[in-house]
Amino acid sequence: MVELVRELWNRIVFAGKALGDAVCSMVGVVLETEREVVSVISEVIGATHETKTQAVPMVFLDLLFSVTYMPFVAAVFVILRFLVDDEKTDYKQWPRSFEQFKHLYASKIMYLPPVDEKNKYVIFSDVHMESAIDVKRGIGHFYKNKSLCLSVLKHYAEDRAWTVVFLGDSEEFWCCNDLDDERGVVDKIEPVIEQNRDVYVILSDNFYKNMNPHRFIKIRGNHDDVWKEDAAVSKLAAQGFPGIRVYEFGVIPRNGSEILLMHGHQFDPYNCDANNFFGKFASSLAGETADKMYGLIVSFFNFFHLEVPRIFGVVLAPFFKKNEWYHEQLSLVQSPEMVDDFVFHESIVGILAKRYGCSLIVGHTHGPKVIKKHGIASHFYINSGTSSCWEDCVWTVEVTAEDVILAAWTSESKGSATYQFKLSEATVEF
Ligand SMILES: [Mn+2]
Repeated sequence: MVELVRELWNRIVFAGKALGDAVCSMVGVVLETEREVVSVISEVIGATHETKTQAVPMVFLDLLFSVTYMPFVAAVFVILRFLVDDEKTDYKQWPRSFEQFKHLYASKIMYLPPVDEKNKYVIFSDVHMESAIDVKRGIGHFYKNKSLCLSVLKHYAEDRAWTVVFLGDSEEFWCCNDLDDERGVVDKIEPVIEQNRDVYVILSDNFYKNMNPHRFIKIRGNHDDVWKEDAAVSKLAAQGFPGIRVYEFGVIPRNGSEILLMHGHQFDPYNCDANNFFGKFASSLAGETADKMYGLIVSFFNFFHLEVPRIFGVVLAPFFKKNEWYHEQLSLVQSPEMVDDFVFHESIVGILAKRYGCSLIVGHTHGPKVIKKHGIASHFYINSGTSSCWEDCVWTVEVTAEDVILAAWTSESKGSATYQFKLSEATVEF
């Protein structure tokens, strides 16, 4: 019976993907043609920029939604929504005190040496390294930032005091041809490593192999939840990381208090381990197709010099073009707020930091921010952002005894980050 349901589910997913792919190609052809037509007409009638920006995009958006597979995806979304049990979100199961938490999850926590001049930590999250096939299918993002990320890693490799922490969603395993078959996901490990060999080589050579203690720490998220499996971890171990362990939490002692590290899906009812069938559906079926369409939509709107509407950004992680993040997203980093939406309960992160008397560094949302705890300036919540979803921008969090700094690296960075948001200068409190 279970086998039958599983088989049926796989078939639905395959059918949905095939349909989505077909629609994408169709929309692509239509948009390309439209682009040509509009540009020819504009030339002929000598239209100004203003006159050609009217109406056309909205008509296309309407068309896009009415004729595509959205109704089908929406129906499955609704059905799956009813199966999501909010009460199973990780944070709802956690004990009242940090001590009890540490006791309960002892085997999942990596305790790191205290911060001092010989031990500094740099956190990267949501790198979403993809396979060559993903790039070909148009759903990869990290490859566009990879050379920048390599130069950032090289920068930290120059000082042996840095330990690199990859805080989850380091690889993209949810966009996979067979999301219900763990063997299929494990089979994606080598292609992902192959496509990003240069990244793993730096991590292994400069931060892991021959380092005692190791200076590369891996914490898993939701898109890389395959690292829960020993078979998966041994595949990673064989690629330059002998004896590696992948953790769910990290603890860094700093100046007399502690920083708790975790990816953040633990605060997300739709992507937490217990309900991740929903997240897997959203990423693998709706997300994949939306990703491809998103590229088309962005180019379409860019062509008309219009602001890109955030349709998919509500539920799916968008790839921000540089001019887009520079004008919109960066101001959200400059004036951060705790934001609760249906996929991430950020205010709970603050409540937990207060209840547990610690600081938290979390990723998952791709929205970097620094917010300090009211009353205790050395305690904080920092979101570590992403290395893959902002064009020409790699976010890191530097934890040293002097300060904690959220840093944005871009191709303009020469030896130091282009933007720095320091805990010592933070004004917003939770
Ligand atoms: Mn995540």
